[in-house]
Amino acid sequence: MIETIKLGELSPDVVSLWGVVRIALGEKLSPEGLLEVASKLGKPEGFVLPKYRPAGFPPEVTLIDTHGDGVSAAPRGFGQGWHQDSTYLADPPQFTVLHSLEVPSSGGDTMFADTRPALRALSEDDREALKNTSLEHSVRDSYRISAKDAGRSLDELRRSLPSASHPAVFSHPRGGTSLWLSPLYTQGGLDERSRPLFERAMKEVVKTRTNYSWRAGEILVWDNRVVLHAASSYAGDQRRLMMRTMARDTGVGGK
Ligand SMILES: O=C(O)CCC(=O)C(=O)O
Ligand SMILES: [Fe+2]
Repeated sequence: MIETIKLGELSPDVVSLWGVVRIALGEKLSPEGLLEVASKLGKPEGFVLPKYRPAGFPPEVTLIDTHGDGVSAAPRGFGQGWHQDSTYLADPPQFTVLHSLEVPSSGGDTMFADTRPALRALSEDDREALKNTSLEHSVRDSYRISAKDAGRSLDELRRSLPSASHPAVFSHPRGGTSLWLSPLYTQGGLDERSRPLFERAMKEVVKTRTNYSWRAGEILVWDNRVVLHAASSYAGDQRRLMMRTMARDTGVGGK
């Protein structure tokens, strides 16, 4: 699921084929350098919520920092819980580009799981039922209040946060069939019918899990249409500093 490639080999098709690719750059890029990498995949896009946009950075680039204040950088705990990125948008950008600047001596892995073999492993009945299921993806349950939200009531805030409905089974325009599950964003909206089915699907997804242990100066690129991912924890006093952007697939199929 995680294939090591050279920067020159990076393309949307390669990422969609493997789900996740790793580039051992051996250097730390500037935000502009990261955008150049993302441009190989399509159109770079920023984090949609008006947070995590460090001053002086291009608007498409985000920092994830142990000491993040939730305004200029995403705080510790960002991305923990299985998800696909930005699925609370009606039309999310598809690729995520994550670059390690500083990593803890242990922990702080990123976990990945592939939806394609999971879908094949499910019973015929479950596959059929999933094809007839749409899930509500909402950022509400995982949103952290930060200084930028000051002065707004909780109700106001909830209403302003995006949500979108997506079919659970998805035909990937670059090949194959995959799942939009994103439990971090869908969990709150499951009902009696969808929950057991969803849990059986996630059980198969998680069986494909692999943990990636970072070194500084690397890039991972993944296709959110193919894999789920989750950040994991690390020792309290250690720093983990990652730079992140996304890219919209503007090539074949476009979706
Ligand atoms: O920090 C990580 O390991 C992953 C965070 C995450 O979910 C993301 O960048 O989309
Ligand atoms: Fe994520």
